Amino acid sequence: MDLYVTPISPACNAVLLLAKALKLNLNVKLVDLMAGDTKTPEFLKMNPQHSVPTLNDSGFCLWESRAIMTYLVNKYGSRDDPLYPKDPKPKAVVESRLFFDATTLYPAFAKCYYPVLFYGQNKINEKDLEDAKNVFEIFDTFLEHTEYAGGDTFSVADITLIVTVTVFQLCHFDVHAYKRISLWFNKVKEICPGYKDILLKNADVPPFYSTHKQINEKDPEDAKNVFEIFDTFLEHTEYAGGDTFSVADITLIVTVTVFQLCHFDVHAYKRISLWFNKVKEICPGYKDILRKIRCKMGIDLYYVPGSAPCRAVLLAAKAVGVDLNLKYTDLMKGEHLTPEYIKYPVIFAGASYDPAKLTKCEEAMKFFDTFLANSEYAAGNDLTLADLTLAATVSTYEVMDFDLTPYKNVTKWFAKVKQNAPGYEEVNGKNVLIFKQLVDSLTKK
Ligand SMILES: N[C@@H](CCC(=O)N[C@@H](CS)C(=O)NCC(=O)O)C(=O)O
Repeated sequence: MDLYVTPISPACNAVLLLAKALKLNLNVKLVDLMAGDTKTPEFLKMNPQHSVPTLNDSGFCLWESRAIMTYLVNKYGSRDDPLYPKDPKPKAVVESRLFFDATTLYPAFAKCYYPVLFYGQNKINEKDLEDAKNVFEIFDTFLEHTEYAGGDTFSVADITLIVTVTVFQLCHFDVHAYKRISLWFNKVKEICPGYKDILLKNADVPPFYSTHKQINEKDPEDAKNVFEIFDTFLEHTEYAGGDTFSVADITLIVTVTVFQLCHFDVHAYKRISLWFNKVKEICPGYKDILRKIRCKMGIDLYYVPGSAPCRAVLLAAKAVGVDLNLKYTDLMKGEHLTPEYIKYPVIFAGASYDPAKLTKCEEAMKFFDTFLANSEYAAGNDLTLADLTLAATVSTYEVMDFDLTPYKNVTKWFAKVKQNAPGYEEVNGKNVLIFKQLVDSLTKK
């Protein structure tokens, strides 16, 4: 089994650590990114996204470090390997931490340090550093009730997270300022097989992160290149994740729809276009199925009536017929900040108004207006979840006195959604005014 890696890459090191934990003998193949080793026709055939790590298990090629890690445990781990539990709930917690690393913690690292490491900036942006600190605060709370990142035992979540925390530390971020992270870090460093002989050996050699060395890299790939890559995924399979419709199609169609909403020509990619049209046909049944299933168990929604994302969820729940157990959360009393509640960063207070951002709002509304020129609703000629979430946002613009009249298509669309979205007035119309009152009371202070 071949694993293509670049030693300094955090993603590669995470897979190497996992292989060590599983006592797997991988045929490690070093590649030089700067020399274009991942852009050769042979490599692109294995992985059109030309990234490392890439695994080739007897012709089965896989990339994305966390997907490689879970695959390896599933295939080569013991039957009930705690590295990646089989039981749905503990498994979901481990996955939630894997996604936390992939979508929140590592991106916070990239935002903070990539400009200095790769793009010649000589100073870390203070705001990005603050954001990274907030993410560490959140991670710290995860460790309040469990010894390890994904539960009570050492798992793949600890491996991927310790690699990220290590690169933060190499860049002089004070990871020990967070009490529980500090304890966890010291413990996991001791028990994670290969931490010293793989990670510490590879992570910063030659000194790279710790010296903020400048590298002249090409600009990051733009969205079109990413679409080209996605298009090649569909060369040999009908669906995004293989020959059958899967969660991969669901998550990808949501992203592709948002691209389309922003006027990106998703149909310029032959295979994506075919896939998109096909999956759109399959997905409408989803709504009906949800209706039939109707959750027997109560679903709690902690919410604030005035908040746009909360209203979007309320509208969506009405539309698919799901009953929610509403739990009003008083932000002013700090109910969202109590130790038993806090799960998400709620950045609500203290923001100062930036008039320059108004231009961005106008641009966004113009995009939306252009998009609506060719369709009745946001994602075609039927009312969809996209309209519900957009209506929650547009109504927030409206109560903030943003002038919608120049956007003729938006105005027309908005009137239609107000009329046709189930429960619009009850769950959004009334509640957006509460948001308005809240803003008024705060700005009067
Ligand atoms: N999310 C990916 C990240 C992979 C990644 O960005 N790899 C970098 C090295 S750290 C790479 O291969 N860059 C070269 C390229 O994308 O062309 C993973 O976890 O595997």
